[in-house]
Amino acid sequence: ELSPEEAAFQARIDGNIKIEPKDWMPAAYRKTLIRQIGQHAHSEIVGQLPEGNWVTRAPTLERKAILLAKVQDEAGHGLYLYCAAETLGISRDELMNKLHSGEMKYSSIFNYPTLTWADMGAVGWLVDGAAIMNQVPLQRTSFGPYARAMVRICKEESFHQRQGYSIMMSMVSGTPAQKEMAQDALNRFWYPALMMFGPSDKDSVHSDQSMAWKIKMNTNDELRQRFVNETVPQAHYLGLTIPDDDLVWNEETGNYDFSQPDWEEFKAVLKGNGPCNRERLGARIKAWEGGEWFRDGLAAYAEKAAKRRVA
Ligand code: FAQ
Repeated sequence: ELSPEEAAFQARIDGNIKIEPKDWMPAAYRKTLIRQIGQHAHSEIVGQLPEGNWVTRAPTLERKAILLAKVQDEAGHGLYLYCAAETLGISRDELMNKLHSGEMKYSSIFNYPTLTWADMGAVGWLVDGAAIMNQVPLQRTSFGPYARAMVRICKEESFHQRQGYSIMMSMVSGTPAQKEMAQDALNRFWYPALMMFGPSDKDSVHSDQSMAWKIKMNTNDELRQRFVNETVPQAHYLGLTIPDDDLVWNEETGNYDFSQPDWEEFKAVLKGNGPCNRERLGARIKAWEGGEWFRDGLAAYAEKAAKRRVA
C-alpha cells in the first residue's frame, strides 16, 4: 500500500503535474530516472563514435560540414541529459565511472560498425528515426528537467533524421553500386534499429512501473510498431526492400505485421558481446583518461579564480 507521501506523489503524476528536482519523490522513482536518463546520456555520447568514424571521409565538403554539426549536436544532447541526471543527486564523475565499469548501459545500436558511407544515411534515417519515435512522447515525461531537455533534442533529431534520408535519396539515385550500398546499409541496420525500443513488452522489466509513474509514456512494442508503420513507406519511396519476408500490411489491425529481431543477439550485445562493444567502451575510456589533465587544469583555474575574488 502507498504511504501518504507516495499517494500524494502519485496524485501529482496522475494530474500531469511535473515533478521537479527538489520535490519529494520515492527512492525507486529517483533510481529509475537516474538509470534511464543516465543511459540516454551515455547513448548520445557513445553514439558519436559510429558517425565520427566518417567525418574525415565524407564525400563532399557540404556533407562533411553537415555530419560534423550532427555529431556535435549529439554531444550537446549528452550534456543536457547529464545535467538533468545531476539534478537527481548523482555527479558527472559517478555517471562516467558507471559507464566505464560497465555498470550502466548505453543503447545497443551503437555496438554495430559503420562500414560504408551509406551507413551514415541509414543511421540518420533509421537510428535517429527510432530515437525520435521514442523521444517525442518523452517531452511529456513526468520529471521536469528530462521533459524540457527533450524539447530541443527532438527538434535536432528531426533534422538528423532528414539529413540521413537525404543521403539515402542521393545513394538510391546514383549508380547501381551506390544503390546497392544503400540496400546493404538498410539490411544491416533494420533489426538493430528495431532493438532500440527494448525487449518485447512481455520481457520488459521496468515498463509497468515506469508507465505508472509516466517516466515512459508508451510500451516498447507500441513504439516499435509505430516506427515500422512510418518507416516502411519511406523505404518504398526509396525503392529499397525491408529485409523481412514476413512484412505485410494488416488491413484488420491497421499496422504492418513484421518479424521480431533476434532477441538472443540483443541479449549478447547487452552483455558486452556485440560486434563493437569493446571498441566503443575502449574509445570512451581512452578519451576520459586522456582528458584528465585538462579537467584538472580547469578545476585548478576555477579554484584560483575563486580565491582571487575573495581576496
Ligand atoms: N540498449 O525493462 P526495459 C540516441 C535494457 S537514441 C541497451 O524495457 P526500460 C540518439 C534496459 O536498460 C538511444 N539496453 O527497460 C542518437 C534494462 O536494463 P537495466 C537512446 C537496453 O528502461 C542517434 C533492460 O534492457 N535513447 O542516442 C535497450 O523500461 C544517433 C530491460 O528493458 C534512450 O535511451 C537497448 N536498446 O526501456 C545519438 C531513450 N533496451 O537498465 C547518436 C530513453 C532495453 O535494468 C546518433 N530510454 N535495454 O539494466 C528509454 O525510453 C528506455 O530506457 C528504453 C528501455 C525504451 C530504451
